Amino acid sequence: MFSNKEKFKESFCKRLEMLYNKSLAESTARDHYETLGQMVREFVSNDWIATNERQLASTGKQVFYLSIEYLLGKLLRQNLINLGVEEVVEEGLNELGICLTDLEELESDAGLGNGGLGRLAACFLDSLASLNLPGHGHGIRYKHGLFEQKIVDGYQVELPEQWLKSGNVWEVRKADLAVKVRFWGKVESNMENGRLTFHHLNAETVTAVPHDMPVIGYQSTTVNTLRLWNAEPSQFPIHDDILKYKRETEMISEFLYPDDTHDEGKILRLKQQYFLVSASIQSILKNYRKQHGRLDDLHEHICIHINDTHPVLAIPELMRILIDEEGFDWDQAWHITTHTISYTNHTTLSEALEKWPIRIFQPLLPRIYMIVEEINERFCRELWDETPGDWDRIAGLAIIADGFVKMAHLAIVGSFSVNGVAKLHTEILKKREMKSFYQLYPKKFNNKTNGIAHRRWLLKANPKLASFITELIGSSWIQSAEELSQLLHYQNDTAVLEELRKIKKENKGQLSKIILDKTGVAVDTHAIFDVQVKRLHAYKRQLLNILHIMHLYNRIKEDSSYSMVPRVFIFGAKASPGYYYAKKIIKLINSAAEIINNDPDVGGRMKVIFLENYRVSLAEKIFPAADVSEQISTASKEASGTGNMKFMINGALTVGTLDGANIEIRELVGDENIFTFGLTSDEVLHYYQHGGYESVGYYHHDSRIRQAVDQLVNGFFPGVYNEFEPIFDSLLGENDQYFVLKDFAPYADIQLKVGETYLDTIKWQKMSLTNIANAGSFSSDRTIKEYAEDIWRIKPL
Ligand code: 26Q
Repeated sequence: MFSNKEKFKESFCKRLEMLYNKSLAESTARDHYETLGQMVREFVSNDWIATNERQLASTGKQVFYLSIEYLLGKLLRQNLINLGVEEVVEEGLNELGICLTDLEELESDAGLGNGGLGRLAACFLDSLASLNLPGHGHGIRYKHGLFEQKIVDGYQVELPEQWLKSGNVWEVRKADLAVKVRFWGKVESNMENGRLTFHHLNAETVTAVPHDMPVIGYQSTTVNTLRLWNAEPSQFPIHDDILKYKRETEMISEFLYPDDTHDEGKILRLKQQYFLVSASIQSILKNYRKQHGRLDDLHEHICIHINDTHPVLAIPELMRILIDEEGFDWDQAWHITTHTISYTNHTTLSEALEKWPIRIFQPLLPRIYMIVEEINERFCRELWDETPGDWDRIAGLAIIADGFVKMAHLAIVGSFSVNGVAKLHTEILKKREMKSFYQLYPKKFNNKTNGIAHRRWLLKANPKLASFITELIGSSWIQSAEELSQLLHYQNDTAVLEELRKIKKENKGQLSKIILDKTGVAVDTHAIFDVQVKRLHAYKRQLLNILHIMHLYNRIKEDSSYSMVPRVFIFGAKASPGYYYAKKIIKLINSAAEIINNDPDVGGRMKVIFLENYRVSLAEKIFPAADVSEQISTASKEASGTGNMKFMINGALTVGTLDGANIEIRELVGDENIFTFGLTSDEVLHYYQHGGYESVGYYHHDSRIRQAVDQLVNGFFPGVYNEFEPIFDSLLGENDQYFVLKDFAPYADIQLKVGETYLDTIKWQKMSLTNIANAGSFSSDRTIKEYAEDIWRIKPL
């Protein structure tokens, strides 16, 4: 049905009639979207079934990726691209008077994630399928993804996200594959045939119903599965208050929790985690038993990967099933489990390491808690045998301590591989944050630098640049991103550099239309588009950016002839609803924008734009239009970053600290093709350990800092009395924990250098080309190959 335009048009119209009983003329864009979606589904169904059968028949190893988040974005065009039918469809629709881009607009972003971690999971799925690897995702089918952000009067307002409002063509509900997950109740143990057995009594049962989504590889016949679990009441609830039970059950897959490290552990969040884990492990084991008829060799054929600690209960859940339901003894079960589970850590921020109070954990998951206790006791006994009497060491490493279950400790003890997400991050884990565990299990620790799905972030997001690259070096880069390095041959080809400039300018033109439409502000595409888009967090230092912007404004006000290269500063960021400080920063950016954008003295020199509701589909329009990529976290705090890679592959130049994967960007492009500044991670960690930083000194000795910081509280912002006092206090009262003032001067200096460099168009374009050409190794294809070879030991099917 997609083999040529004519066939496509015919099938499309036929299907439209069948589904809606409407002629083309009577039908709506939504009808068209649905029709096309159904056609794609039917088209992939053969390959999907065949992939499943191939994998069932194969004795090769498979991986299951467990993640509480998948930030997929829109799927229609990516699926068409991967199937190799984008052109046929786009042109065929055109001839029918239908615009594919309009249909895409109707699709909701699947926003089942907060940011980096969830988007990484989505990029990994694309690479797994495109590399023909047997790898499937398991997640939760949240009814509401991450909240929708509105900016009202400069403040963030959150609305519930409604991605399922008009259905989801990409999912297949599999009611027959539902499994049951049990909460609460109590555990009774009996001696049966000389063996201690455990029974979970009076449990509340929830039914987990899988909704499968196809994951289509790029020009491959592999169609893997993303299985999202929906929580539903069990058929015959033994419950006195049926309505309450129904409500509480459905709540489990109702909302995605916004990333809130300040939030106290909420019981529903733990319920979600166990729900995901229990349903996934049951489903994996059911299939395994069907395929192999035994479970004792599980670890030889499958790997279960946990994306951060959120699914760490996979460890005790696997133990539970092997022991309680399959009759293995502890040591056998432990051997299988610890050879099956692998774990990725995404943060070193100690406040972000998950821990759950026993008083919440134990009653909700009584049997799982018993198993975690047993794991902990055996682990502590081992430690004691190694270093008898060293209580401090044991207390520091224990899985249960001070009334909490420490999820990262459980993950490290119960898995065979622990990886960080960038070189620096992994080193910090080994040398500092998890030093004692590294000493205990040096072989478990390894690095897997993150990557991005370059077929989404370059091929799909930036079709103009993608076509031009293909014109220059052929299309092999689409499957082998390292081929982008061929672009280096054009470093001195001024026609090529000029064409790159033109493409960037056109992309900026498209973004400027969106900016005008959404904010009413007209921006000049000759200006530098300087972009910081990411979640709002103190450590990511959006504050450094906006204080510097305020300083530039102050320069202009003090000297009306101040000459600077015009800049459009663009922000996009969601703050977790309970993160008070982050919300203050959003208000600050918007308040500064209000003043700067409306001051005639500024003229065309600068504009400040806050784009609301930053999400995958908006990101796809922003990265291709960026000249400058702001990656300015306090060194040591950003585990990797992946936005930095998306900017790079679209030809933006990085202004960044030596943090996360920025360091690896610099290694690739060389110091002369990146703008780095600020404290190193060693310096930051040294200050934390030994003191010696006093922010007040920087405030007093740098008049630029003093002026901007004073403006937070001196009435500079009209009508927001006291609004920014908490920011002022964080900088001076609390000694500026993120070194914003310390890094201010080097940041301002490097930004001057950025402006100068931009004036030299050829030089800038050459730097930009060098960045694109070196971005191939940040394809998630490279990352996934490393996971496949070093950790999972899986091979293409
Ligand atoms: C915690 C408690 C309660 C509710 C939610 C959460 C929660 C949810 C999501 C905590 C953290 C997250 C997400 C973390 C995340 O995205 N980390 C980022 O992971 C990227 C991929 O590895 C890295 O590039 C980033 O550096 C890292 O910050």
